[in-house]
Amino acid sequence: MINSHAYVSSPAPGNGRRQPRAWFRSDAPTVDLDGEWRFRLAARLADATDGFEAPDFDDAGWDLLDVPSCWQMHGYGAPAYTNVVYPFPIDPPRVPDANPTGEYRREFTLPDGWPAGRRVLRFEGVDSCFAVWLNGELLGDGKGSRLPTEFDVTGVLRPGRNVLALRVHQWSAASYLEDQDMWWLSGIFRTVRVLCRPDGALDDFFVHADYDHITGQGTLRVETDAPARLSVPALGLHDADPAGPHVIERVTPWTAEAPHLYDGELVAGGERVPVRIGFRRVVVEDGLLKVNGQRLLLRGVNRHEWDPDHGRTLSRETMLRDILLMKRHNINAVRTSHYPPSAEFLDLCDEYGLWVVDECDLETHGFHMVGWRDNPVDDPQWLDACLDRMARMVERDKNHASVIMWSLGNECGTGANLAAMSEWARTRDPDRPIHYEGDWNSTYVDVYSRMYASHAEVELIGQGTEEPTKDPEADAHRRGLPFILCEYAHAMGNGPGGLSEYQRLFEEYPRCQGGFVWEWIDHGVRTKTADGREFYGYGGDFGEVLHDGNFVADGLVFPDRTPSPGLIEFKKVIEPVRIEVDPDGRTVRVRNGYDFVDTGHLSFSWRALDGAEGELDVPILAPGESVTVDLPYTGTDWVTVSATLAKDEPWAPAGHEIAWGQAGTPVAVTPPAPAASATVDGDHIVVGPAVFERVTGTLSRIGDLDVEGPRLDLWRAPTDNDLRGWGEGSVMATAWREIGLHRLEHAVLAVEPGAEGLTVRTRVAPAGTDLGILATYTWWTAGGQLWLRLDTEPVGPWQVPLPRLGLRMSLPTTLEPDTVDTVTWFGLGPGEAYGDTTAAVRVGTYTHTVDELQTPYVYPQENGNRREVRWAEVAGLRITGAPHFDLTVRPWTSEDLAAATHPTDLVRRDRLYVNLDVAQNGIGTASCGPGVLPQHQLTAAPASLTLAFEPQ
Ligand code: IPT
Repeated sequence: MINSHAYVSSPAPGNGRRQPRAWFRSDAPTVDLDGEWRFRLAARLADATDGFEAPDFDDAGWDLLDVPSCWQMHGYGAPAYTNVVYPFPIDPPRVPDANPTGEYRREFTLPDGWPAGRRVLRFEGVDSCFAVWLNGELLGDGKGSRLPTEFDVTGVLRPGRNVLALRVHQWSAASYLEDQDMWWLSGIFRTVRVLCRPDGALDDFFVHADYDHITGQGTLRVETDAPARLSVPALGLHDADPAGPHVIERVTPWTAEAPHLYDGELVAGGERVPVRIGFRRVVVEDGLLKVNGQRLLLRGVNRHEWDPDHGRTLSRETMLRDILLMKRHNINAVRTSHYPPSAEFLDLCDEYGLWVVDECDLETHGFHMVGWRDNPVDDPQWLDACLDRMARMVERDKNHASVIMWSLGNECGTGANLAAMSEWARTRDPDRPIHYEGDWNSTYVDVYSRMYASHAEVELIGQGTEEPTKDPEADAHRRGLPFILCEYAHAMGNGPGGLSEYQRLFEEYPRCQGGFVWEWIDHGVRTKTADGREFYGYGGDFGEVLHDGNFVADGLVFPDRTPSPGLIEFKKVIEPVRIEVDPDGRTVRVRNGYDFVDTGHLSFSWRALDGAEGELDVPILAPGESVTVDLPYTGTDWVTVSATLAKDEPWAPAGHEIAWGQAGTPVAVTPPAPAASATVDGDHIVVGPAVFERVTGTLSRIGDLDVEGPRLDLWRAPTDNDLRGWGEGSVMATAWREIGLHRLEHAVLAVEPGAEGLTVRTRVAPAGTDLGILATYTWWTAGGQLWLRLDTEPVGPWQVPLPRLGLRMSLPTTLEPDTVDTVTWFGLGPGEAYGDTTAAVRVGTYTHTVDELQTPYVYPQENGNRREVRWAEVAGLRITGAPHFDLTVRPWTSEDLAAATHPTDLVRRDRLYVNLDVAQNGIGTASCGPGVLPQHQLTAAPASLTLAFEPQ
């Protein structure tokens, strides 16, 4: 007889659980239950194993599975991805009969000699719902996947052998509350422990460490639920009454920039509990979010927990890697989208310094699909579940200095239960503001939060002139609130574009206090093709009937945590020190944009492209201060000034670059006058080193090089941001395909050899439209070089920006065994850049292999553009711009790139495909948010491009 499973479909948060409390470690003994467990997966709840919880049940035939883990990442069932839509019928609180159910068993030994006291079984995270038995006795059940659950096992736990059994269900009523944009994954995915709670020990404590920025005073008060003593040697507290309040005349406050923690210890019931105390005060005051009296500028990211091999089970090393990467890229804030992370992550945020918006494990977004009918956050039968989730987050995380705001959850629409959660949290913890985005009335929150608002709207909000809400009272409240973008700049694929323009608004309008880029990491699942080549899977790669494709790959780092060009751009855009070198390289203006620290931890140096370099004496600047200093460079080349770490920091070594500025004067290239006429030789026309076809006027050789093209190209493999859009007509790729920009026809109007060279007039247009581009190629030769001027002129009423405007050609590759094609260029680099993603590139001479020039987006798309290239050497050809061009070099075509759905679809051809562009359209973030800003759109207009080609 199977035990009752009523709990699975009940909105109730659980049965038999202990009260939520702070998470802490101590010197009391524990048994760590991570490791191999016996495991069996039943496809349906009805197929669960009768009597599996019995201590003597024979599980020898069962598999072994690591705990913690997500079972789909280990070949049981499969990962499935949906963003908003529920992958089951919406019939709350019921769930499908096909409810994969994992049965877990683990035998363990309780060591002798545990002190007298209570015994607690603690789960840090089980997705999505479970029942648990110890030694055959039902302890209870729980929900709330990314929240801790504890059971009192005193009296059930035995000396010696114990048997723990869990039944974990993939779907439960709680699934309706956990509709976050991520893979549906199940199992015991965080640590499991048995804890000894010695008699008289603390169960819970609450550290209040307030900082008065005017007096420098710290006030420490620790609420404990049992008599205890507190020692914090650096504060002069020894064996003190935790309740205090202890007023300390001068403390060093905690900030994300200077995360000073005081190490202390609580002692109760013979147990020692280490505490790390950060003094700070978070307030919303004068319409601003302030810490320690100072307005914050949040340079944040949304972080999901993700590992390409282990799903949402992260090792401490992986968490630390995230933190180090963030700190090294100038990120100062994390929103824990959309659930509390592993508690260890918050320990690391305290230690290394990040502002954290801790978000509750709550999202009911899929109800949006049915007009929000029966939305749990507005239905009294779910009130307990909502409050339970909020309490479990706040209680677990309340002692973290890094946590500066509580977030009620994400994308739940509006509802009374949200207001109740807010009220509960405010009562329990009056010292942290409340965040929630989904209710634009903002009545029960302390910050006005939005996602993906356009630059124009953010500007209005900054000015306080945004659209009023319906209710005047709510409107008045909201207008007094600071503004944050809890999500912006959707980092899907190539992009995000437009970061600099957002940052300008954050720096200009005090009310606009920054935000959190969506999102930190691509949730790609490491997988393999049939022939064993590795790639990152996304929605639909695992046989899901309903899925949201590669929308799950929208992070600043690739699934293996390699920084994407988007992260490099973000680092530059948000740099906390601004360095402006004046154009003639004689002076530098430096501004300290940190909120709290001076620039004493930085060294400044300069380096010119001609090799001259030196240290730069910059006085220490307080936050907000600027200075202009002379640059001791006397040359005329491009010069870069960098601010680097003067000494090792816990998160980066000395020398790590924080900020830079560059200036220089481009050297003018004057194309020479024609030095020879074009000569007709049978079917060919010869212009200096070049041979053209007589009839078509196309170039076929330069010196010994067999070339195809160059000819006009307007097409790019659509980016994720080109492929999606909000609102009619906003999907660029659709508009481009409708016009037919991917199938241009080139009509030759005239081939005119003459005394000054060769002129070829063409009309380039897709079938079915009278839109077109007149493209005239003027070729001439001088000094052994072949020169080309392309003049283009649009014909007809072009309504959409062009993807690109320029030339495409192909060249033979070297393709010798063991050789790689390299490209050397002088221009912006080293990374890719587009009109609205150009902050992070600087002028220099760079050499990359062709492979290195490709950015391996999880979903293949346009990538790898190098901007403002003055000259480049590609496969035996030197190309010079007058003044410059955009350069892309690939071993496959744009069409190959557009057709590929995974990087493994891309197969090298035996030629290199080279685009030499006037420009490309910007990138924008239309995959979720605003498209390309007008100033970065490539509007059809007359344009020209002048280039020289020289075989080498
Ligand atoms: C927004 C979600 O909050 C986030 O979880 C993610 O899905 C993001 O979009 C897109 O990747 S919701 C969107 C409808 C604005």
